[in-house]
Amino acid sequence: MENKFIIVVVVALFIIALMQLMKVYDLAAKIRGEKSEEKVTRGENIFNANMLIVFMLTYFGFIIWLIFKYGMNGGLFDAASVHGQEIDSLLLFNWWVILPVFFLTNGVLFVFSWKYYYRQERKALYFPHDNRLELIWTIVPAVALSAIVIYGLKTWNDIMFNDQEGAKVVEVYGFQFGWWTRYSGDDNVLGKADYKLITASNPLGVITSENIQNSYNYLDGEVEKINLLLSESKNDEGEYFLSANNVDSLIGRMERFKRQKYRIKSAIDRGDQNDSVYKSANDDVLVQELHLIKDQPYAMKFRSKDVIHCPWVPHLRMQINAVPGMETSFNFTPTTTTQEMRAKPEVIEHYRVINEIHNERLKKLGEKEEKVEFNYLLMCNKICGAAHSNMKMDVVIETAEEFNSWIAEKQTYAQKASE
Ligand SMILES: [Cu+2]
Repeated sequence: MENKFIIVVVVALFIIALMQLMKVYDLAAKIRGEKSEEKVTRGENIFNANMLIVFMLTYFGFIIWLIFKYGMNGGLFDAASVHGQEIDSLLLFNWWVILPVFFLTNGVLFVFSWKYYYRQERKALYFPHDNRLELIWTIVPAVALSAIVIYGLKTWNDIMFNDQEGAKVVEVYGFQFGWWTRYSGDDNVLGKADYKLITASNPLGVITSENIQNSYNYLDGEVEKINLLLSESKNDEGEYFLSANNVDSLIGRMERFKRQKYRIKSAIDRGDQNDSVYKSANDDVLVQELHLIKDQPYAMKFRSKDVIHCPWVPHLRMQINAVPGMETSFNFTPTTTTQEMRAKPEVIEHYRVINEIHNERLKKLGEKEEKVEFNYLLMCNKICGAAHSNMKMDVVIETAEEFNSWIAEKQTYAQKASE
């Protein structure tokens, strides 16, 4: 807080000093008898006008270079999902509306400044109002913007409200700092979860009778530990060696553990091992990578443990916030497997360049050569804390057979519990 205040004061003083300096400079110029604004020569005006054209051409050239260098979709490869292709077409449509207007308005801005540079003998034309002009610059933008909005809305509705039949339910769970993926198993239903059950062995707080028992054991264990510590910290007269503060905070901790257990007992525990709430989690599988089947519709669910995260897979054009305390969802269908993506000429070329640069640097460091390959990646796109940049998870898009043999090796909640 104090630091911030000092920074504000320093910036304010710097601005004041700068203003004073400019005043001094102005006064000095006046004393030296230098020419004022009115005495700028025609030659200087023409020079400035020409420089405006030079600026415009550089500016336009840079934009055109950017378009050729990165393409119309910002240097990403073709979208690898159904809705991603829709988003790309929408963006392309926007570009086709925006770019001509951009070149036209900026062109007019600079060309007019160049053409009508100041000439002393010329008088400006008085042109206060024209209905036709007003009509044109109201109707043309209205039509263009309506087209963009209607097309955008249609795409949005297609993407957000398509309850695809046969969609597989998969959950992505963000935490500081990483991801969990939970597959819903054969019943295609994710087992319910509750934050009160979150422990090291149950990071998502999934409700199963096993997990509830584990939570009880954990909480009982903590209470016991504190009890032991307290009883060992007493002398023969029953007085604590610990400071009163220490004792209070230990007792407070113990009370919290007891309350936690009470809450689980009263709100989550159904008492019945065969309750359906427990059962839906039994076939769920928890992993830390995301495997998806090509051409399979997915209903993705997103949750967060702590702060807002933002799962983002740029090649799928998928991005959505994961918000603590609520579930967000997104439907999509991947269309290109990782292997198919790796075989695309533009991807091969892109990774040839990356490998070249990468290995050149490794060589300089005296390290062994490496080969980097294309991989889909799920990243966090919300600055969520110190290790935000570590929030990456591999995404593999594959065939149904490959997926089935992969998931067959993973343990379900029920399998883990019966161990
Ligand atoms: Cu994050």
